[in-house]
Amino acid sequence: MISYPFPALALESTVISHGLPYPHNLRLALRLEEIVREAGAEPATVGVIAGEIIVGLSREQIEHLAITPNVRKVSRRDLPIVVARKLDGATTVATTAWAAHRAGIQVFATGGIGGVHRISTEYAIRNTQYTNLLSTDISADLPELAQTPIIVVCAGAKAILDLPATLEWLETHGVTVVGYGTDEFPAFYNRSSGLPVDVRADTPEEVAALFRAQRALGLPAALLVTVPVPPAFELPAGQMETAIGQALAEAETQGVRGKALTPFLLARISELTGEASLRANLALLENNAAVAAQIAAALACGIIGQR
Ligand code: PSU
Ligand code: MN
Repeated sequence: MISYPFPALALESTVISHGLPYPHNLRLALRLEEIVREAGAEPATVGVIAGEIIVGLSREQIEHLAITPNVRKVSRRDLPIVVARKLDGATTVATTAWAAHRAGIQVFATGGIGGVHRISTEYAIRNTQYTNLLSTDISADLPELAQTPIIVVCAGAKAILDLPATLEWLETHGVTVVGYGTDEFPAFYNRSSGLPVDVRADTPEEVAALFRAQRALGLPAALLVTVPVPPAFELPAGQMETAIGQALAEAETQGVRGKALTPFLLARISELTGEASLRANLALLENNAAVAAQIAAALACGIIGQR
């Protein structure tokens, strides 16, 4: 794997293959790379092509992942499979962070991270005979954040997830959660969740200082930087709750589980909430890429300054 010049910024590809509809996904992927370049950083979109884990996909490779239906969603446990079988794949937050860190990249921008899924009360009651098996669906993104030292810039997590449980998980596993210009953990389409972050940072330099302190202490975790959706694109919270309730109920009656659950919920939510949620999704992704590029630049300055 190649080592990247500073300041580099990693971008994921599951959001391209599974998180947004075509052609918005392709336009967005190319636009994010442009935003990063305009901010003076080098974009590296991560994905898997014919079994090769690529940090810095070409335009043609990004097009391929955006256009091809049913590209495999590659989380950590899928890595040996796609490599051995020489398959194509879209990397999640977990595998993008893993690959980017191995390539020497210190900052990664995405939309929303995976987390602890909500579990319906009915499901819990029906499955009490399997008490040992009854754990919630927890994204591989979370343990990755606990063990990979990289800055992950996101808009929090979608309220399709259990946000309090997700934050508890991060606390237990030592992941510092930063609110960028906010004291609250953002809920993707909404700027606030009512849940506090661990620390607020208002500038890229403050984020860079937190990351440097974390590295100097030898802590193994990621620094999770959460940026609220730009105010003009925020959706009314009530509208989201209705759509989320319906999507979760449908997932349950259709028996959608495992890796299919998140893409199913994302697709249903965007169908149910229409244009407004798509616009919010695109706006926050662009905003996160811009903020992350500034953080990458601030980190690179620090490194030069220390030499
Ligand atoms: N949340 C979103 N959009 C996304 C995802 C999550 O709002 O596109 C994607 C990310 O790639 C994330 C993955 O890493 O879903 C998490 O999937 P799972 O819950 O199956 O781990
Ligand atoms: Mn899962």
